Amino acid sequence: MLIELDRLDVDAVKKLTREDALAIRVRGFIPVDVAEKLADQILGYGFEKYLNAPSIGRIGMAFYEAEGQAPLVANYFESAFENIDELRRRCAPYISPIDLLRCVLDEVWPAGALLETLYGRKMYVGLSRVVTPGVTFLAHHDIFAKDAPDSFQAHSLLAQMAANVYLTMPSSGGALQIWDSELTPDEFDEMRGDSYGIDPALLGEPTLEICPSPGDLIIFNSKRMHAVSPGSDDLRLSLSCFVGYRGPATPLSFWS
Ligand SMILES: O=C(O)CCC(=O)C(=O)O
Ligand SMILES: [Fe+2]
Repeated sequence: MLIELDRLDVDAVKKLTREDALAIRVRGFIPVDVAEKLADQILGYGFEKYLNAPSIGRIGMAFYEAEGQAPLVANYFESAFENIDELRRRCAPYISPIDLLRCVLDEVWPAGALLETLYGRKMYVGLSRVVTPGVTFLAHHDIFAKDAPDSFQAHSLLAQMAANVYLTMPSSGGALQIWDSELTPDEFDEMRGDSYGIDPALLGEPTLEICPSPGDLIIFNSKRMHAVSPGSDDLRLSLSCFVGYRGPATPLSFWS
């Protein structure tokens, strides 16, 4: 279910796309001391809240937040490059771990990896996500076609993965929990009502529970239900994006 590696490789990514694995963990994707410095630098300029999940902090804007509303979709595209640059500025003089991930997946995947295009426009990638102590990041799944139901591009994905690089973690809690059982979009939407997610207790024991260390990269099947357990202390900061798969001979794609 979990593949643990020192270096990302193509076989592991293929297993994830075939659903032969739920998640890949690359320990020390970036050095711990760099992760700590990046966390200080990134958080030093402050953060905001998700428009539709206000208990969770973020820098940048997720496409999911636009919820198909034209003015918000317009904001998303208009701010895409500014938001990509903002993370680079906050990381300087270090490379943004998201830029590093984009390079590594491009090198590893035979057909390469590139920024996703939607409605003819490049998408944003590299959302910084902040979970404060005591907050449960509720169980949910991430499915591009739900956020862009009118787009062939979104429907053409054969698999969707979530990739996170962890920069700071609480001393306990903050575990990523993943359930093997799948809820259909309709089942999940009915259970969640107005909330972005559901109480993880409703799903029973998770199939996989991973407690990331600062510097780790975790890539997992985002169509499976997943949640984050509450942390005891300290902020939990991760840099996050989705990785789309459209078959072995097609480039992977990135967006947030
Ligand atoms: O922070 C995490 O460990 C996972 C967050 C999440 O829901 C995602 O990346 O889709
Ligand atoms: Fe998610």
